[in-house]
Formats: sequence, C-alpha cells, structure tokens
Amino acid sequence: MKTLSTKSNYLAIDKKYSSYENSKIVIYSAPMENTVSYGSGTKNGPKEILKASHYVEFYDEEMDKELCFEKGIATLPISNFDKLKSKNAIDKIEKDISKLIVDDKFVVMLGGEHTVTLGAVLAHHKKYENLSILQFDAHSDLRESYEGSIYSHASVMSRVYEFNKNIVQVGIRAQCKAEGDLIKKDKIKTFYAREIRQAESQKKWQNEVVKSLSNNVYITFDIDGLDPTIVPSTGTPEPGGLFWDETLDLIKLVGKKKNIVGFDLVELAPSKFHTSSNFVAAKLVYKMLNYAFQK
Ligand SMILES: [Mn+2]
Repeated sequence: MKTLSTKSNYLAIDKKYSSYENSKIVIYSAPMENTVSYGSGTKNGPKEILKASHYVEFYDEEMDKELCFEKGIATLPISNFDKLKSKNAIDKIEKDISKLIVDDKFVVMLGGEHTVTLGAVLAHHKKYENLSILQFDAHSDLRESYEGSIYSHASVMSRVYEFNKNIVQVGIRAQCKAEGDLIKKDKIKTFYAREIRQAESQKKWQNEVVKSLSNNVYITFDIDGLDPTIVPSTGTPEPGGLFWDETLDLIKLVGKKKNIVGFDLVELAPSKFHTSSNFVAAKLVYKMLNYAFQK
C-alpha cells in the first residue's frame, strides 16, 4: 500500500519504520467538510497535523520509549473528499478502515468534521464485540438531524447510537434541550464538563468513566472537548473545557484498564494565527498511541 515518505508522514519517520508492511499503526486521513456550523477549515486538519507532527519527539519521556520505532507508524496519502456526499464519504471510510483492520492494523483517523467518525465506528463495531465509544467533545452531537442533514457533525453520535448504545461522553458543555432530554431518558453516560470541574477528586470521576466502558474501547476525540485556551482553532470554541493533564490522565487510565482498539481526532480547523493548536493535536495523537500501547 502506498504511504507518505519521511518528509511528509506523521512524525517524519524513516522508511524502515513507516512502510505499510513494517507498521502496526496506520494514520488514515478523512478531510471531509460538508456541514459547517460556525468556523470552517476542518478539511485542512489532517495536512496541518502531519506538518506539526514533525516537531513532536519520537521519545515519550513518560512511557520511556520510542513507540514509533517499536511498532512502526505508516501514514497513508490524504485522499480528496471534496466531491463526496456525506453518505458516500462515510461508506468509503468504513470500507477503507475495514481493510486496514483485516490487515491487523491499529487505525488512527484524522478529520475532518466529526461526521467521519461514523465510518470508523462502523468498521470497528463489525470487528470488535462488546465495543464502547468514548467521546471527548464539547457537544453531545446527539441531535436527530441538524440543518436538514442526518449526516451533520452535530448528529454523528445519534447515528452511532442507532447501532451501538455503549456511548460514554466526556467534557460536554453545549447541547439542545432534546439532547439533554434523551441523555436523561436513556441514561446515556454523559460526563458534563461542569460536573468534572466540581468533582471531589480527579481520580473519582476518571474511575467512573472507566467503569462505564466495556472492554474494547474506540475513542473519538473532537478537539473542541479541550478548552479553547489550549486549542482555539476549532469551529465552535466552547469555554469551560478539558485541560491537557487531566485529559491525558484519563486516556492513560483507559489504556491501562481497557483495550483501546482505535481512535480518531476530528474538528481541528487550522488557523495561521494559532499554529499551536495544530501542534497540540499532533502531540495528542502520539500521547494517545503511547497510552493505547502501554501494555
Ligand atoms: Mn463533535
């Protein structure tokens, strides 16, 4: 399979550790941007994350290893999603990722708007029994439809919920009334940002999140789950979000207690005024990989 060369792949890794054959981990880009609410630019997310990743260290001082050389990380070329209707894009993503999973790869998808997650979750849901979805996000994304589209980024978790009820949401702080009602009625495990902030201890709410998950976990990380002081470059930068260390602590705990089977990072809308956001996203991907492969 064709992969990007050292000068443009994730982390700028030498060919020996980034060829498809030699890599356990595969970076798959889905730069789809069909439904935008406020700010735009998510289709440039993957490109800018790859660029910024060249300044992320190979060595993770916390885990004391160079994961990229232990597992290998291949980066697939970025496909053009411009002319694809949302449903077709989701089908393509599901098909592409299913093939990677058949080859026993651990897939990291870079978005794009949050809608792309549906394709990736479908692929993992087919492969893994007892799969739960851990969603980091400012928004529930549980609207039945939004601005006339059932494939809106604001509805993506509604589409997932139709076939997988094991959704655990973290960092939520903006939703419509119908979403709030649904969460209460169906007892969806939503950890609101406000409740996290008011929790007695970090450990307590993080353990509750882990307890809510089944054994196999797919993580969808909407970058707006983080506080906009860390990542201003996103469509709707909601105040009151998650911070870096608590986020990493939680993902580390999930990786320790559960089996992370894949993840995505979506909704980065790069801006030339806040290039730091691109770097945060690039680094977050590597930290998540380190936690997923900590055992
Ligand atoms: Mn979202």
